[in-house]
Amino acid sequence: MSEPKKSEFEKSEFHKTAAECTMWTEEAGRLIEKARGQGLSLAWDRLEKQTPQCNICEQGLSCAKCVMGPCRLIPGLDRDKGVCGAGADLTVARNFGRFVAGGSAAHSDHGRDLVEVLHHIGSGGAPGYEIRDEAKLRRLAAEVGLESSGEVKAVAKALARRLGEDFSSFGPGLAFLQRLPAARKALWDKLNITPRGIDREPVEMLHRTHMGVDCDPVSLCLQAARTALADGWGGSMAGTEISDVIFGTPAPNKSRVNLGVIKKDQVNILVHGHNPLVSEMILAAAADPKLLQAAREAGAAGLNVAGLCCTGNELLMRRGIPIAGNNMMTELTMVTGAVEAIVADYQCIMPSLVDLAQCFHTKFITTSDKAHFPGAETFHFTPENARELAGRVVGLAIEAFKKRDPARVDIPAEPIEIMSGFSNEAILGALGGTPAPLIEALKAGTLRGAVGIVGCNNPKLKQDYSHVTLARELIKRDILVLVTGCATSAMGKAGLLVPEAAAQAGPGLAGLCRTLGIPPVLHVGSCVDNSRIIHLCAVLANAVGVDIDALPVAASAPEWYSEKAAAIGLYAVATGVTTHLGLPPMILGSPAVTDLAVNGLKDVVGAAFLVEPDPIRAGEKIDAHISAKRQALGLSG
Ligand code: MSK
Repeated sequence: MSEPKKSEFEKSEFHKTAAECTMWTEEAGRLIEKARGQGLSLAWDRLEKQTPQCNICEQGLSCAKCVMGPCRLIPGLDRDKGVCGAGADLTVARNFGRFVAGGSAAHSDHGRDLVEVLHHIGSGGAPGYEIRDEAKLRRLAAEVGLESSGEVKAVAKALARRLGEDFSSFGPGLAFLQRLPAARKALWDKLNITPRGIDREPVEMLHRTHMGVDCDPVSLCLQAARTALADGWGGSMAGTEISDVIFGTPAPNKSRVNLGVIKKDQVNILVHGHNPLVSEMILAAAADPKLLQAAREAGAAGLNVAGLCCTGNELLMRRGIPIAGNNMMTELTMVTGAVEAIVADYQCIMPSLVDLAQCFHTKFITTSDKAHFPGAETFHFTPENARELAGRVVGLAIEAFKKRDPARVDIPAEPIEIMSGFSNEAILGALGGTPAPLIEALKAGTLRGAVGIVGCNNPKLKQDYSHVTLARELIKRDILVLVTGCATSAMGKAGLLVPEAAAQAGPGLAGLCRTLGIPPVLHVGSCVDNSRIIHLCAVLANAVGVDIDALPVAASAPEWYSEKAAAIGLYAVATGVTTHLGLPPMILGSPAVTDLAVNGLKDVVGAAFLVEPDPIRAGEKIDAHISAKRQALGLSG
């Protein structure tokens, strides 16, 4: 294995500490200044205090998995092994495997919650929830081999049971794996990385990385891939598909983004986290005439529900509900002084929100028995009580409005128009129900390829810059961008989520966008909805008659931070989609693991990671990758 090229990972001007350059957007900057003026501490300030961060941890060379340690490895010196004897390669592989297991577990547990609610609906025990897309329910049931024409609740229950089996080790195999091209499935079987159970793989990952179990870094990395695949083709895919069944499959809609969607004269309720089970109920409660009347009696013009993070993406996709911002904007929404409640479910919710809420009239409300935040207002939602609790939560927000201090209100931006709702059904529907027109466009070179830009904001990077710059670099080269998760807000604020953005695209993509009336950057959902992208890749590969790694496609997480993003990146690569990362994972302490990630995996699964902090250079490299794939398919350009 060759040494990774160090220059690829060096810090660039886009990867600096907060002290070195302006790291935020203009509207964020105004609120950061305001917060600092009031003595409040935000993520950027806390990062500053943590800087310089531990170089050994950053390389994945620290281990705290047993109490013979903690150990910090310094290769080349006489501290190149932990107390148990693990060297750098094993320590890095163990740490990375656990990192991926965390992300896979988070997505998959989210998916399980949807499957359980579907079962409750089928059993008649979930008042307030219903089947909004019965056709999709029946289609999915037929797809996984179930009787699909019976009574709707019976079909719902049967589908929930079938997908529930995917979480165990004793089911018939993950239901959605039959979507894969045969060649990809055969490759996974040969490599022994076909996921056997959604819960089983992260559990086995934790087992293997216990001291004294799997000591082969390559074997651990392959298990990490199997763990990630259990997420992408299992837990996340179930989460996406069942969310569509319960809440409706997204269709193109118009909405708005940024802090300007918070309304000065209304009770503002921001829903935060990932799972639509709570936020859909809050939305329904906010339409209750009695609660609206209560809001008016409190002096507000109405009740305004807006989204944050991926819960925001879920509501945006299906209901066109405006989104106030992504993970790095959540603290700042409170600093506007105009937010009555942040209602959170789970994942990507900063613990700092509890303390910040104490400094404003804002109620910070948690709703999941899995996500306790001491100091928050707590309402544990279940399928049985969700409708009733949602009304109480909205009532609490109305009470908070009475305590709002108008002198502290500062909403520093006007909302920006966006278009959302591009589910696979919507994309293929716009093309006449088949992928054929997309394939024709790819063959003709009108569309040279497609890239999924996904993931978070990270305070180590200049806010939104890499997302937006990379998207512009790609669309000008006639490469369609699909966006999910927190990257969405960045794209929206930059004006890339409207059909008019076709003016920034190359001639082929611009023509396609104008014909279909769509933007060159399509919003396809939340972070579990990356499963839509790999599913679409499988649809295209099957239609062309090739494996997924032959397609002129790529993925990118330019500003990622979370374990879930690592799981997404790894399942994309193991599916055959080369994936760019704007920041390296904590693996650089092992040349062997690093080389496997950026080179070796190409020979194993036909795709690898590409680490490049500079989004302009990343655009060039992704473009070269797409050209090479097109050439291999006998296509020009
Ligand atoms: S919320 S995982 S910050 S995309 Fe899905 Fe955003 Fe990343 Fe969390």
